[in-house]
Amino acid sequence: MSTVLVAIMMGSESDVPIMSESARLLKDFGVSCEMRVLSAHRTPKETVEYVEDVSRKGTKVFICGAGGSAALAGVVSAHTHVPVIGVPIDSMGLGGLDSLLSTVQMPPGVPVAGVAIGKPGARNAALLAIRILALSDKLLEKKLQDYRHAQAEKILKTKVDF
Ligand code: RP5
Repeated sequence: MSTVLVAIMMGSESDVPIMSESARLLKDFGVSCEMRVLSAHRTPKETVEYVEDVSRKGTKVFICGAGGSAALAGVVSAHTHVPVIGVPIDSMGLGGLDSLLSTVQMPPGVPVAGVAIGKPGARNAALLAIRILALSDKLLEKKLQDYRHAQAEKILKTKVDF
C-alpha cells in the first residue's frame, strides 16, 4: 500500500462537505491523501493512535478541520513532528470565529498553521500542503506553477459587461 502523504482529519461527519474541498484539490494534483473522522474530544484515544500510526508510516502533512472549541489540530500537533494545518469550520453558532481562535491560539512550542474559515480555508490548506511537499518534488512544483498561471489567466480573461 502506498504512503498517505496528506492525512485529512475532521471532528465530525458534518465537516465532510468542507474538508472534501481539501481532498479534491490534492487529488487534482495527484497527491495521495485519506480522510478520517476523528475527534479530539469524542474519540481522544483513537485520534492519537491514528496520528502516531500514520506519522510512523511516512505521512508528511496533516490537515485538520474542526468546529466550535476546535482542539483537533492542536492535539494532532502535540503528537507528531509533521506539519499540521488547521481549518476552522464555520458550522457553529459564532460563525466559525470560535473555531478560528481555538485553532490558531496555540501555546508556543506546539505549532498549527491556521487558514481561513470554511471552504476557502480547506482549499488553501491543500495548497499549503502541496507547497510543503513541492519543496522536495520538482514535478509538484511545476504543477503548482501551472495552477497559479491558469488562475491568473482566468482572472485576466474576465470580461465585465455593464
Ligand atoms: C466539532 O464540533 C466538529 O468538528 C464539528 O465541526 C462540530 C459539530 O459537530 P457535530 O455536532 O456536527 O457532530 O467537534
